[in-house]
Amino acid sequence: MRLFVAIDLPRDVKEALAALCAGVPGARWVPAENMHVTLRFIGEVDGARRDDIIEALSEVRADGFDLEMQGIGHFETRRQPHALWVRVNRSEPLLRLRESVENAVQRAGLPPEGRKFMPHVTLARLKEAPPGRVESFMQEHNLFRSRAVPVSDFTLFSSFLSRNGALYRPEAEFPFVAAKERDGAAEEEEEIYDPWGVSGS
Ligand code: 3AM
Repeated sequence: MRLFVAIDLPRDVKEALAALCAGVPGARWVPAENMHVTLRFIGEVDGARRDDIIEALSEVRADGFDLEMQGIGHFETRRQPHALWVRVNRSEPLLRLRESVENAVQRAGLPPEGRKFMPHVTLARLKEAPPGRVESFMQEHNLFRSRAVPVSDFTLFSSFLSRNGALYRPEAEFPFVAAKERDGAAEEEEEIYDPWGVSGS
């Protein structure tokens, strides 16, 4: 099966993003229910590897944070745009989460991701879209800004290609377990900085 790890989005945010999706010839717009922030594309794996990945991901520790989206970007190859997306702010907690997920999938035996992490929500895949129209779309919506989206979990999705497009199915959800619960290190640090025990804990 084909897998990827992503942050799912609340319905109202998906709807706000879907409301942007019009006006570019050659665009295959992503349906609202498929919108997400990919943390790691995994690709084809067998059932045993899937189980290893789930086990490794369940060891990821992270604190909740707010995700914000702002502005529009695109990917292109040889000047031909092939995807339109909303930019996700590169906050520290998001980058830490991405790194923990990356480490986990490597522990499960996958090779490292070679590409730089560029957090985004894909709005459309483009086929021969006129670059001028893509440019005007970006200018028109460049002031787009989402509400702050509290993130408290991430999801392993499987992806199936059907006649009606991609079908994404959650395989496992991973609610955040606070990073400080990971091991004794954080507690030791607290003791150093609280030598009189005034916190009372
Ligand atoms: O929708 P986004 O852009 O977040 O583009 C695919 C999608 O990302 C990406 O994985 C997500 C779920 O399908 N994807 C698909 N094939 C890929 C590949 N070979 C890939 N990312 C990297 N390498």
